[in-house]
Amino acid sequence: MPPVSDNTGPTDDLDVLVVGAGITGIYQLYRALEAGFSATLVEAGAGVGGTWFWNRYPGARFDSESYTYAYLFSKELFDEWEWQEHFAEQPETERYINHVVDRFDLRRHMRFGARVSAAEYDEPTGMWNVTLGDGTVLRTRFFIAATGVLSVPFFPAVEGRDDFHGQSLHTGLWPSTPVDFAGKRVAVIGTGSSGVQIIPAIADEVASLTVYQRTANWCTPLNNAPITPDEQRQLRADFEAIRETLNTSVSGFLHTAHDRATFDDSHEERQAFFEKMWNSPGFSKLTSHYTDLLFDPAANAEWCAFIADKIRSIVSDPETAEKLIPTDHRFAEKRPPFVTDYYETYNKPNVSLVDLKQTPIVRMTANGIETAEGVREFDIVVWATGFDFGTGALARMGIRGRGGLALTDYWADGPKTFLGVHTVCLPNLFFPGGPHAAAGNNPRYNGDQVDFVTDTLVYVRDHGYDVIEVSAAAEERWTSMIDRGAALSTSFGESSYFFGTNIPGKPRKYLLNSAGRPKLFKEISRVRENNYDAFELSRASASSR
Ligand code: NA7
Repeated sequence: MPPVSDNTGPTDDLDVLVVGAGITGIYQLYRALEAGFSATLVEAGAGVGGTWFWNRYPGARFDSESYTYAYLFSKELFDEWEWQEHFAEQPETERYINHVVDRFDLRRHMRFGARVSAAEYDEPTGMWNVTLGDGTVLRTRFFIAATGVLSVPFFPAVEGRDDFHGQSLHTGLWPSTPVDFAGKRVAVIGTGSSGVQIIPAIADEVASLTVYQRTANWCTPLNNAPITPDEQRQLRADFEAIRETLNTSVSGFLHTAHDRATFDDSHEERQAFFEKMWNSPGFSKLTSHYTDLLFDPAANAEWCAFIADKIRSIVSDPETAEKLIPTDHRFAEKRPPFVTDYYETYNKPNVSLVDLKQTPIVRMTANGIETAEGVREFDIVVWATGFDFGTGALARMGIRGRGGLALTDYWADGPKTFLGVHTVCLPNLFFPGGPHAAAGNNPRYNGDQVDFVTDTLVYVRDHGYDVIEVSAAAEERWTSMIDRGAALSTSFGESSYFFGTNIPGKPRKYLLNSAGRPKLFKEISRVRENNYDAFELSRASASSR
């Protein structure tokens, strides 16, 4: 294990400034220090974890297997951390991330409660001046925004939202002190991955739970379980093979791909296979499914019909069951949530479902929520209404590049990137884990990007340059590849954060990379083989080196 360098921080003149102490930012800090750069990380929150710091609502947990989501750069770390469950709950993940930060002595390079309010590129020196909320300005050569795709919570503009006198909570801004749900009348608005996790987690505790659903999702069981001592031993014994698979597989999971298409099997064989999928863990329902699931609408419809029947068999009230069956999108066109006892929750006498397509929210009142049906009163309203995905955090940092160009202006019609890490006019700025990324198991894809960014910075330094900027042609090639991939599929529902259409007024642009990891790997190899000629490398006119 190479020790990280002893560059002490924080300092006001840096090689590398990382923003965000989530999974990606922490790894980026580690890699930058390991490569010998002076580095500091600033984080708006009071602690480490990013998504796993802010999303601490009851029931928040992984739906990637814990040991596939975790860091792989250290065998010692892998060996010494025993995940308790195949899909860890938020507190365990937050403990793990804190352990990593202390284990590798990274905390002294971090500043908490430090939100970036402006970041301006200084052309003569090739440095970034980054202003924090308290007015401190940090000067850095390389500016790395690991600010995440799901870090800006979205509150819909419901009339009278601030008039509500009870407790109003967003899943993505959950308080650090426990919320007392006991005996309370609770509303949950939103049935995405967060909503469907919190709903079963609090149902037994509350007096009443009313779920406000605008669009139903294709939810399937997570099938979580504790990790047995035998499994723990096996995981350790298999570390190198696991790492190899996770570092090279298409989606960054360990699941084995299936070798048959839907209609290769008879109806009976298909039903048996669907049953097997229903009982399989997490994302294997995508990665180990029939090979044509995502490509043949008829194949996808078969699987959706199977799930619909499951919903009807679990939910005893037929009207509620029908409301819970999606009608506007196919399986995996939106991010499929994985659940524990979600549909079962609707059989509890204190739980009810409001279909907002039939009875939209009119306004919030001081005591509750008014829909076309009338007012229901609540003590607590939980907004599980999602995030300004992909570009939200980058757009809020006041970033200005070459010639004072604002990133928000350059991206007014949607993001343009190279490899989802860099964009024209912002020399020396990178954003691993940003838009045009996040395909599959996030930490794996984002980790690939961090490795690429770090290797690129080392290349720049070791070749005597101090300014790097992607060429317009390379950015155009990558961005049009993203747009072409998105155009292949037609039905994504009315509102999808994949396209930013969950945020009113946001341009409809695909924010992920449908070509996934293989395309990322291919482009990274191409950059290396061509000696980074996708980039323009130079020395700043007022360079101090
Ligand atoms: P999501 O998946 O974006 O879900 C947000 C939910 O909130 C979804 O059901 C939305 O319905 C609903 N929503 C949004 N705006 C409104 C309004 N105005 N009225 C009613 N309901 C609304 O966010 P999550 O936090 O659940 O999950 C985000 C990611 O976190 C997830 O993919 C995982 O990676 C972890 P809609 O579907 O738009 O009709």
